[in-house]
Amino acid sequence: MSFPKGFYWGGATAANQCEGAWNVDGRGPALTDVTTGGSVKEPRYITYIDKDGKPGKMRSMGAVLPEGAKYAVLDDYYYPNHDGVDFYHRYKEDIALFAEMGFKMFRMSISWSRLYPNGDEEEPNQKGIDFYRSVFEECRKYNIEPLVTIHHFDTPLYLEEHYGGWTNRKLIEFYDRFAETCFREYKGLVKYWLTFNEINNTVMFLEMFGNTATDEMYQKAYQQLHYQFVASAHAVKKAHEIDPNYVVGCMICGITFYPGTCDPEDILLNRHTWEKGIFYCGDVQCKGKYPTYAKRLWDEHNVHLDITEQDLIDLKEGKVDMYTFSYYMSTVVTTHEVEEKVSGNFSAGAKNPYLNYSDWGWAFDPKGLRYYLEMIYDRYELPLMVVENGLGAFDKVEEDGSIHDPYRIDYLREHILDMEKAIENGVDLIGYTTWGCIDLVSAGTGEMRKRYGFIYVDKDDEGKGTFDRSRKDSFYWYKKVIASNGTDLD
Ligand code: BGP
Repeated sequence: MSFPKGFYWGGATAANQCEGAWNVDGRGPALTDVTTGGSVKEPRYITYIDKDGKPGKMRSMGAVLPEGAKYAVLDDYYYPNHDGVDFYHRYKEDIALFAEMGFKMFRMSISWSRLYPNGDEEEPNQKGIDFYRSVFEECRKYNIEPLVTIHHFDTPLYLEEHYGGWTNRKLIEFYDRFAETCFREYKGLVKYWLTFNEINNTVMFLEMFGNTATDEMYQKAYQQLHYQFVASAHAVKKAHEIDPNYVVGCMICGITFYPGTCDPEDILLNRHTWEKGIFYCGDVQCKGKYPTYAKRLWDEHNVHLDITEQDLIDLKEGKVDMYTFSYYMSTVVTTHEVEEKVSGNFSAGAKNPYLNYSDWGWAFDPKGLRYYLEMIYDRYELPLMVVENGLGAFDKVEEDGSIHDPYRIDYLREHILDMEKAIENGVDLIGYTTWGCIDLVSAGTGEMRKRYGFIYVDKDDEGKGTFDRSRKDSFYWYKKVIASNGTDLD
């Protein structure tokens, strides 16, 4: 049996994608609340009112708010994160369902603006504090270990508008306060923490969307990352001070990159893509210092960073205890002309003829997960967790209410088999939380119909539905997987 005793089987969510109740009990808005619904063809937009009072919208990635404009919720648009899947009101029912599957771990995030509505207040919002306490207590009732992401794509809108978001060093101070509040309030209820979800997206996504990103965009992205690295290091230090048993991890968007050909140019480009996209963040957070190739990366885009001596000390003292990552797909990197490109949300590059692709253009590649696990473990020798993995797919509800999702079972089974091989190869993998264990709003497209869950939620892309929960076939399958500690995968 390869999966170690006590392996953390479970599922993962994020506050902004499942809680809903966006303006309830004192919660302030986050950027995700002014982000519209989209699809694989139509991007999500961020909406605003310009300086002349006219409504406007801009693409949600990489865009900058026009001079004098203010973020706004507009009547003509639908904002799927506003009601999410109503986890805020239904968490007891949901956690009971997770317990029924035998979850050992539940990954979730804390909405920053539920605790600090604007983000820069001195004191937190008590109702927010109480809500998460109650969620953690509910998990504990069933011996489910919470795995808590402190920041998952939802900086308070006020901080974006009044401070310019993460390009401002001030954000470190506000994040420090928010993180410390979490560590103090939930001591004894939570043990595992993640500082920033998919921290590497900021730079990696600029790269993935072709050569359109300007040096100015890179300057901004690398600077944001630096402030987040420092904030993350502060959080690690503070967590250990408050409770030496706390385990704090980084969280990287894990993509396996392959060279398109054996042309040495491709091999080198592929290595550099790993460095820029994946290793850069992991190295700083796990090794506590910038890697040697960082200077080359900055020079490529004429980037000059605000880094103080104290920052460098903090990075060294705030190394993470574990490395966690999401894994959905691999991608191909080449200097050559390619015949067929992948087009999907959050995916790019040449098409890999050896792989199949999902309806959203994501490559199905379980071996890529094994490759990633083995490579990363060798690099850092820290405990690893796969904290997101899964298949976003269309599901059909049958007349009798059942939902047959063999495609999801196949996807997960194959990834579990490759995780097992990595463990046999010596990798210290301690947990696996599948993404969207209950259907939720897609981060990339804002859709509901891109479903990941073992649990179906009756809500559509216009926000209509009863929000009732029901068990898919994969629910019963995963229950068996957990009960057998990964040995019964049929
Ligand atoms: C990751 C995010 C998640 C999640 C997942 C699936 O990037 O950490 O929040 O949503 O991807 O992506 P999508 O929702 O676009 O299918």
